Amino acid sequence: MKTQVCIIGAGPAGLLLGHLLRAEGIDCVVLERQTGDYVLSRIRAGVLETITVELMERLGLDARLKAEGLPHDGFNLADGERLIRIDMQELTGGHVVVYGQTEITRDLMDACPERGLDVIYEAAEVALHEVEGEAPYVTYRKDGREQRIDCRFIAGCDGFHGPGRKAIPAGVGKEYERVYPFGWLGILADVPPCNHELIYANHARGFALASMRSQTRSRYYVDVPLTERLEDWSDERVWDELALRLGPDAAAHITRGPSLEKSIAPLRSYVFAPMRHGSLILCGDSAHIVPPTGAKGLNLAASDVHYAAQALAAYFRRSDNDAIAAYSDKALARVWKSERFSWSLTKLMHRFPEDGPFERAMQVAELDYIASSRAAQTTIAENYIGLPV
Ligand code: RFL
Ligand code: PHB
Repeated sequence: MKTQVCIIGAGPAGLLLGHLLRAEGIDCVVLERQTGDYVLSRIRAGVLETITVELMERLGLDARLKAEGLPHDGFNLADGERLIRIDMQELTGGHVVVYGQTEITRDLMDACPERGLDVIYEAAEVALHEVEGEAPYVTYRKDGREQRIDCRFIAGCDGFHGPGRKAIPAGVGKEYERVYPFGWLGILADVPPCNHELIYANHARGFALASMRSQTRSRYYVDVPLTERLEDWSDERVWDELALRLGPDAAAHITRGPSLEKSIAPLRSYVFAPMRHGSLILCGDSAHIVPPTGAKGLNLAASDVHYAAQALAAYFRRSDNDAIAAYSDKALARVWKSERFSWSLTKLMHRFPEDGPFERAMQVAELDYIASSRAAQTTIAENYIGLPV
């Protein structure tokens, strides 16, 4: 088979890129290792920045997002006694939309047939070849047969563990990494949220986040040491811990219910640079990971894909190589700012095991400052709604 762009991975990055390229009349094929149902079963991000909403609008795939997404004008930082409200609307004129990654993925998947976007699920042993030249190709196994796709570009949208980034020869790129000493234990339940806005809490017992997917579906997290085993966390234990960490006001409004999903996700900050090598372009988690504290992972995938689609359109329309050459620097400039924000909010809102009284005093001082300074709140708000693309 021959196509213009072979996209590896049918997560949000791969599907969004595929739709954006199809909208430009560019031929592409998406290869996904898992089944569509498996991709939809992964419970991940829940907060959309303006860029992600705009891309769905531009594609005309925002009907359900408009109808079911919950616009949030503010969110809260809790530190034991007080709740510091960050009023994004008042401070920046912007807002975020609460709409699950699962729903975005479903909307993108459902639109594939009508938009002529081919997605090949259960593609095994995907391998990239000749990425340094102008005629790369991808091989994979499907229904027991070896297949080959020749293309002009390969887009590695295959997440942190995929083969995309690994196809770049050793020594070409540089990795920047910080691994955190805890993970987030998440619980999803069909119960009304305890608050109409998100609450990020820094409590002596650890971090907690009260989030939601809808008026009737809640998503909560607590941080746990990486040594914790999920089997040791019954639903009751998670609800008890949330009530303690979120504080008495929120606890009074928590409705408990059986978990629909429960998992522990490790926290990591990671950047691979450059995000392009030869004919291979990396987008989303394949090039970078943020800790979930700033709700940036999915949104960064969206901004990468926006830049990549622009560059590929310029190439196929006008044989403009400059846009392709500029992609990595353009994407990384935004990636680093989101990395900084996610890292700083993680440092502010978690109790690190290695921290002593000095580090704790710094957290208290920073939270005091944020509580009293419109400038500090504006900085947080403009980062949370998403920096301009
Ligand atoms: P994805 O979503 O990981 O999609 C990559 C796709 O590539 C496929 N793939 C392959 N396909 C073919 N051949 C191979 N060899 C392949 N290897 C992998 C995978 O099956 C998959 O379908 O990356 P993408 O598209 O870049 O999207 C990024 C977002 O998914 C990610 O940034 C966020 O979900 C991060 N994240 C969270 N972000 C938030 O903002 N808030 C959250 O609460 C949140 N929770 C999470 C998360 C990421 C998690 N991961 C990656 C472990 C929870 C988890 C568990
Ligand atoms: C979520 O709802 O899953 C969520 C919300 C905000 C975050 C991380 C996760 O910062």
